[in-house]
Amino acid sequence: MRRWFPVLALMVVLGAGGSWWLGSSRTQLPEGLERHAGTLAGPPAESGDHQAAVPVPAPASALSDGQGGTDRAPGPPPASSIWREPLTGMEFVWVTGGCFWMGGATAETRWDKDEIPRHKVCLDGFWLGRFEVTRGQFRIFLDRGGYVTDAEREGYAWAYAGKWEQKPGFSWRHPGFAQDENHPVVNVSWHDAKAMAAWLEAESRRPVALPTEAQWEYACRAGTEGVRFWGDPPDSACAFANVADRTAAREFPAWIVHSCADGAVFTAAVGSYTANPWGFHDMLGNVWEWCEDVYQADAYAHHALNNPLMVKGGRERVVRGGSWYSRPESVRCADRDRLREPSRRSHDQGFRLAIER
Ligand SMILES: [Ca+2]
Ligand SMILES: [Ca+2]
Repeated sequence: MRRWFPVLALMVVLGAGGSWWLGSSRTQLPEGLERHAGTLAGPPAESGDHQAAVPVPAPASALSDGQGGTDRAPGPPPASSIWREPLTGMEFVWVTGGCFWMGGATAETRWDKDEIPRHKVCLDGFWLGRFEVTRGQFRIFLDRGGYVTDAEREGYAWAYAGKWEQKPGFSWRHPGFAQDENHPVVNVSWHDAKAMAAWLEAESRRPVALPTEAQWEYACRAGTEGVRFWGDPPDSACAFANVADRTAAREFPAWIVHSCADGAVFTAAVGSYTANPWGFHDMLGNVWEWCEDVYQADAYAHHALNNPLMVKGGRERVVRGGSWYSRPESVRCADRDRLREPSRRSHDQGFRLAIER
C-alpha cells in the first residue's frame, strides 16, 4: 500500500497524468528496458515422486504464540505430497491445514497499515502450485481453451521503460524481454488467471482456483515467522528470489536494490532459486501473483478465523510477493499490494493456481 503514495505524490506534482498510474505502477522509477534477463538455472527439476491427487491426511498444526516463539510450527508437507497435473504438467504441493499468524511479523521493521492487525487465521488443507504458472502451461490453456487474454483483446499491456506505460502490442506473448517456456507467464490479468483456473477445473474435474490471500501468505511463510521465509535480511534474497538486485541495477542504475546478485534483470525460469521450507519456489520475487481476494485495506479487521476470503469491496484485486522489479520493502510475506482493475496486466504480474481439497 505504501508503494502507492509516491505515485499519488507524483500525480499531484505533475498536475496531470494519468489515472493509469493508479493501476499498474510500481514505485521504482528509472531507465531503459529491453535487455534479456540472464537466468541462474534451467527448467524446474522433476519431483520424481508424483502421486495421485489424493489429499494427504495430516494433523492440524499447532499455532505459535505470536511473539516469535513457536510451540510447534506447521511442519512441511510430506515429501510424497506432490501431484503433477497431467494435462499441463503443473506440479502442486499439498499444504497441510493449520493456523498461523497473518500480517506484519514482529520482526518487521517496515510495514504498511493494511498489514495489521496481525491476527490468527486457520485454513483447511489445499494444494498450491509449486511454481508460478509458466508460459508453456499458459500456452496449453490458450491452445486448448480458446481463450483470448485481456491484453490481446485490448491490444496493450503495462510495461516499465523508465516509467510505467501502456505498450501497444504487449501481451503474454510479447512481454518486452526474452522469455522461454519455463519462465512465468506475465501480462496476464486477474480475469485471465481466473479463466485458466476455470478451464483447468473443467478439464481436471477438481476445484481449481487462485489462492486466497490467506492461503498465499500461509504458504509463503511455510511455518516461519520472520519477514521473509529465509529470515529477516533482505540482502540474503538472491539465493531464494529474483528481485530488484545488483544485476538489475546494471540496467536500471537508479533503482533501489537488494545488495546481492540474482543473475536476472527481468523474469527467471521458475524454480531457479531455492524453495521455501514447504517446497514452493518464487513465492517471493520473479512475478507478482494474483490472489482470489478483492483488495480491502482494512481486510484484517474483518477476516473470519477460518478460511477468510474477501469477495466484496471494489474492483481492486490482491497481488502478493513482489517481482523482479521489487525493492526490499515489497519482498515480504506480509506485504499486500493490489492492481486497480481485474483487467490490469503488466510484465511483472503472473499467478499460481490452487486446488481446494
Ligand atoms: Ca533480479
Ligand atoms: Ca512470485
